[in-house]
Amino acid sequence: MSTLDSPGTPGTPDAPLWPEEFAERYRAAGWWRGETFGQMLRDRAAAHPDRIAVVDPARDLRWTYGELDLRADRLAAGFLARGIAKGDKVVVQLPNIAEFFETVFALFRIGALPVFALPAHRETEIRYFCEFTEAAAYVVPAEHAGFGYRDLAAKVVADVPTLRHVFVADGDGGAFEALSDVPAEPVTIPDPPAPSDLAFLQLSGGSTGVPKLIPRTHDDYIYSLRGSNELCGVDESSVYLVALPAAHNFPLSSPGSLGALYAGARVVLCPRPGPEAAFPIIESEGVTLTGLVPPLALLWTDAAASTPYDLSSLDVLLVGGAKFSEEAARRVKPALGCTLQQVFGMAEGLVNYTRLDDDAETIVTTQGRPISPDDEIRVVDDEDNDLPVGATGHLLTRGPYTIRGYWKAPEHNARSFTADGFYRTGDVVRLTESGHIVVEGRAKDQINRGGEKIAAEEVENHLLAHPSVHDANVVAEPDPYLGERTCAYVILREGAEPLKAVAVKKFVRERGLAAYKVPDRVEFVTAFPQTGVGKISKKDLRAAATSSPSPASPPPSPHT
Ligand code: OOB
Repeated sequence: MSTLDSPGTPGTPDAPLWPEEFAERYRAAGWWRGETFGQMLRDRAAAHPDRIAVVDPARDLRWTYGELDLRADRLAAGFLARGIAKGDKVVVQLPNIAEFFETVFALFRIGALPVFALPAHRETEIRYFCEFTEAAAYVVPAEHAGFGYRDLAAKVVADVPTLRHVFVADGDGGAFEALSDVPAEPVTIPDPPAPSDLAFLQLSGGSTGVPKLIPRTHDDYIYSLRGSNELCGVDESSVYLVALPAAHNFPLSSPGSLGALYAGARVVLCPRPGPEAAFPIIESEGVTLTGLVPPLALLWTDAAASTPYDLSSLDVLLVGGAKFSEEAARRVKPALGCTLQQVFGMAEGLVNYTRLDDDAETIVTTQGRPISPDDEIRVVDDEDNDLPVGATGHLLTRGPYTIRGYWKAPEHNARSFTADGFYRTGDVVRLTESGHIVVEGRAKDQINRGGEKIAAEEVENHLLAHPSVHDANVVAEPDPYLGERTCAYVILREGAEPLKAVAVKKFVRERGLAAYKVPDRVEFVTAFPQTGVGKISKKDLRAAATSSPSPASPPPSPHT
């Protein structure tokens, strides 16, 4: 039995937290300062009520800190009046709109936990999040990227008895309640959360059949914001552009929108991450920093050469979520005129940044160093033996903002964490003499499709649900634009009618899965390669996918 599921484990039965000796150490070191998100916004609003906090240019909204604070108070009162209380889970599936912040700060204040879904998620994922967390409410946009979320909500509500409320954040509620009808006169919050309480549940990219949920506390997450702000040069004069989906850990906290709000800076929301939407906003709002996944960073560097927009306000471009190639990294500064900052992070915690004053070679060839002096990094072999500096191995980590276990997943936790609490990241890395990390690969069964993570097992399970499919394996194949994309190898049942690849893709899509999880390529085979001990060799499948790339197809889009 691991120490994580032993009776003495700190935290709630659902969420293992840090043992007291670690918590004490992190407090004594000044990493955990006893702050909460609710109070943080209150303090900033008190200090500078008239400063702009959130700009939603697509909808012509500009909220000051004072306004955001009041909106969060009023919405919190309305949520409480509807019976949403401390500890309740609320699935928040909002695109980059101002109401995202009003909603999450209202929930933070009452101690209800946002469960961060992405706009790309569909029925299967949302139903799972709602069921697994026994969510009390679900917050959706009316429409985003041509998709109507009220219909999605209607399907989910019908299946999940705990779901008492659906709120439509940016329009007419239809069969549900419009979020704009919820706010009420502010009330005293009966039992506000403590800094050591959970603040929200974040999604893991994962490598298992269903995504794991990541419990983050106010104390630990706020420390990662403060640390990030320091390393990314964020202060009250900064303007952070949320180009990636707002709920993802990277644009939320590295240093992200919440880092910017912590600093009293300005958050600007970009409705879509491409240069056509982002460049005019950079010019008009004087954006100073933003974060992108590598395929978007490539698009931006290409587009910058001929843009009529003035991008000179941009000081720092953070790139992470997937490996940024050295060649692409070299192009950032000449093309965009800003400093590149590589970021290698994970929703489970650990975030590494190249430093703004690192030499140019370090910036383009490494994925940075941890935020905290108390981030413990181990690089180990397959038997967990520590390797010498420079050797390539598995990255394990433990520290003041890295979780000690997933939410309600004791069996998985016993595998994903060592007995003494190190998280097994599944990343294969090496350390340089200067302590910088170079990401060399991955040991987890996941596809990193331009920063979007796809658990092979999850997609395989959906393929196996097809009546004609006998067996399926999903692997990554190289893609010049996304870095990786998915290739599904499928064995049909004996005697089954032949299937076309498009029919398989359609089947997966119709099972209500986010579009980025639908295999980019489907290959029919009669057998899978095996390892010496008779297990299916994903390594050989990956090699097969790499050596027989599919015919040229239009570039798939990241983060739509
Ligand atoms: C970020 O978070 P997640 O949770 O979506 O994904 C984490 C995984 C890492 O374990 C690693 O496999 C990969 O994404 N990754 C990178 C990378 N940054 C993330 N692989 C290579 N190079 C990089 N620079 O993706 C995330 C969270 C916070 C900040 C930035 C990214």
